[in-house]
Parts: sequence; C-alpha cells; structure tokens
Amino acid sequence: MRVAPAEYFGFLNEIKDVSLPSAHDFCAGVPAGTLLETTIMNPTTTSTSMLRGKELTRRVDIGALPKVLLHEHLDGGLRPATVIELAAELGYKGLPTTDPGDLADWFHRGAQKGNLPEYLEGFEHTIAVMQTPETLERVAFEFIEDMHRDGVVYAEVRFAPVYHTARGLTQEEVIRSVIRGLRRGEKTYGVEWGLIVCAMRHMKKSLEAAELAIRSRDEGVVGFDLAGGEEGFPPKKHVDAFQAIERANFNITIHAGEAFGPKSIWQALQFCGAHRLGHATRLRDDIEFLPDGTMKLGRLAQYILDRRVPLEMCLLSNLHTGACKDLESHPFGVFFRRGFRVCLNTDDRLMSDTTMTKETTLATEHFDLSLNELEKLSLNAMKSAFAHFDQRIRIIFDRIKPGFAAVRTRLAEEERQG
Ligand code: ES4
Ligand code: ZN
Repeated sequence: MRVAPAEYFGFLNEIKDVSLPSAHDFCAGVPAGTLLETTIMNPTTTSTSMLRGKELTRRVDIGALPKVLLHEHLDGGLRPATVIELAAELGYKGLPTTDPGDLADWFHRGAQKGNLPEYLEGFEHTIAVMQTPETLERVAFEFIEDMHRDGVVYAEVRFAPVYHTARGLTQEEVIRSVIRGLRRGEKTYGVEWGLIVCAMRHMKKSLEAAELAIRSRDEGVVGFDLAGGEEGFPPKKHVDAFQAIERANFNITIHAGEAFGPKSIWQALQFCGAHRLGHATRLRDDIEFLPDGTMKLGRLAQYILDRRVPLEMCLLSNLHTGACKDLESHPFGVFFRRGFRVCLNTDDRLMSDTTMTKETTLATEHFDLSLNELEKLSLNAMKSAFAHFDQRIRIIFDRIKPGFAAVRTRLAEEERQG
C-alpha cells in the first residue's frame, strides 16, 4: 500500500510525541525520537544535533527558524510609530508622548509593574486608536508583516471586538476590518493566520462574543478566549458562552493560571472545556519538587500531561505581570522537560518589548535548548493550532520540517568544512 508522505510522517510524528517527552532523554544522549527523525528525514544530522544554548544561538539565526505563534493580542502588538500616526489621524489626544522611542519606553515601563491589572492599563491607548475600519485593517496588516519579519509561518492573534465600537462600528464590522488586514498581509507575505475572539472576564457579554465568534468562523475566526484580569473573575461564570462554543463544535482557549492558581486552570478545563490554556504558569503549584530531583504531579498536572493539553507560555510577559519573579523560577523548562505540550508565545509584543525571535532566543539560552527541541516547540504549537488538521499538516511538512532540515544541512556542511 502506498502511504501519502504527510500522513506517513504525521503518524511518525505522533510516535515521536510519545517517545520524546523528556529533555532528560536529550541530556542523557541520543533521544529515540531524534534517531527516528534523523534516519528518515535528516540523514546529515550528526553532532550538530548536540548544539544547544548560547552555542546554538551563536551558530543559528533564530529569527530565520520557522516559528509558530498561538498567543498574541492584536491590541498588544502595535508598533509605537503606528500608535502615534493613528492617534493623529483619529484626533486622539490621550497619548503620554508623541515620540516613538519615548512612547515605546512608556509602554515597557508601564508593563513592568508586577501585576496584571496595571499591565493591562496601557491597552487604553492602543484600543483608542483602533476604532475605524482603516485603523483596524492597518494594525492587522502590520501584525502579519511583523510576523513575516520575525520568522513566524503561522500565527493566531486575538482581541476583544467589544472594545472597538466607540466610534460607531458594529462588532461584525470590527471583525471584518481586521480580517481584511490579515488577508492582505497573508497575500503579501504568505504568513498563515487564525483570529481568536476574546470575551472579557469582568464583563457580562461573553455569550454575545461567543456567538460572534461562531458566526465569523468561515471568515477566519478559529476560536474563542476569555481574557482580562483573572483574580476575582473565575472562568466558570462564563459557562454559558463556553457551552455555546462547544455545541457549535468550535475551539476554546482560556487565559488561566497567569494571575491566579490551579483552581482557575481546573475550572477552565473542567467547567469551561478549554482545549488550550493561556499561560498556565501557576500549574507549577500542582507539582511537588522532591529532594531527589524528581517531581510528583498533582491530579490536575497529571491530567494536563496525559491529555496533551497545549500550554501557551509567555516568558517575558510572565515576568512583567509578576506571574513569575524571574526566569530561574519560570516553570517553562520543567514543563518542557517533563513532556507537557508547551509552546512559546509573545502575549503583547509592544507592552513586553518582545518578539518570537526574542522569546525563542531567551528560552534557548536560559533553558539550554537544542535545535531538535526548538523544532519540537514549533511542532507542539502547530499541532495545537486551531487551524484545521489538513492545514496544520501542510504547514508542518511544507514549512517547519524543511526549514529546520535546511539549518541542519547547513550546520553539517559547515562542520564538514571545519
Ligand atoms: C489580557 Cl485582555 C488582555 N490583553 C493582553 N494581555 C492579557 N493578559 C490577560 N488578559
Ligand atoms: Zn494573553
């Protein structure tokens, strides 16, 4: 029987997902999954697969690696110069400064106050300049342009349409304007995308947002999220919205475990049916770290590991909101090494002064990652995307795997030439 290559390797990839859960395996020597991949897909891979950490970021252009972004807020990623230009166009007088450098600093300083509510204050200004079809379309187009420059091949971007009706647009018009910009960006740059509609935890209109997401699904909306200040606003209060999404066979991700503990994560999964989790940083509270260096997972952590629940982790944003006090105590490395399905994300590129290249470089250097592990992170994200299965497979086999294979070939070539 002839097997279509994508399906064949897709199957192998699932095996790899099981046989490659632990970076202890990586550290111990040649991991079984890599051997599989090396033999079949990358015959040139030898000692280059042992490059890791700072040595890897020195030898490889992290920006050029095919990356996948699942968690970014449209209103958190504007370019400072665009904010200023749009404010002038709309006659918005509320900006603290009209110098792009100073404005960038103002956003970064504001975001680093160590708590989520204050972190979210900067959004008042970005939202204020995203209130017409033209401004929304431009921000969406520039988002795709930025993704292209950042080496991102597929991106999901989210926002709350309810915040963009101050100058008379309907929420449908808001969505349509954003989608126009995303489509134009895709046509120009070839970056594929999905749009996620956010409901806000402190508002009562989440069912309305869920219905809007469902109505817009054939235009490019791929899922539904619950965002905003976490403490005091448990996700289960929005259960009717999530049930509407589930009844429509649609997709759910929920911000949980960023500013509140495992209870928020548990509710997101078991009351609200989340298919992915935004952050889940505080899942570390459900893991006991034993003196012998092993860990004992609580029931929730074990469930998340077993069910392969994707965790959309955001390193710098977590430092800025106080979800983690420093990178040393960030659980990303622990989760990855224990086999959780984690991926790297930016959250809010403007507020957190970040990019996918920066997050990936930071993770590589801080958690001593190898090229195989970076590929694993891109694959984890792409497998977890809300795009349809066929699109996910196509991007994996047409873009991610060839992109990493080309880097391995180049490294091997360099090595041969000494
Ligand atoms: C968020 Cl509404 C919103 N925007 C950006 N980042 C967030 N984190 C949690 N809610
Ligand atoms: Zn977020």
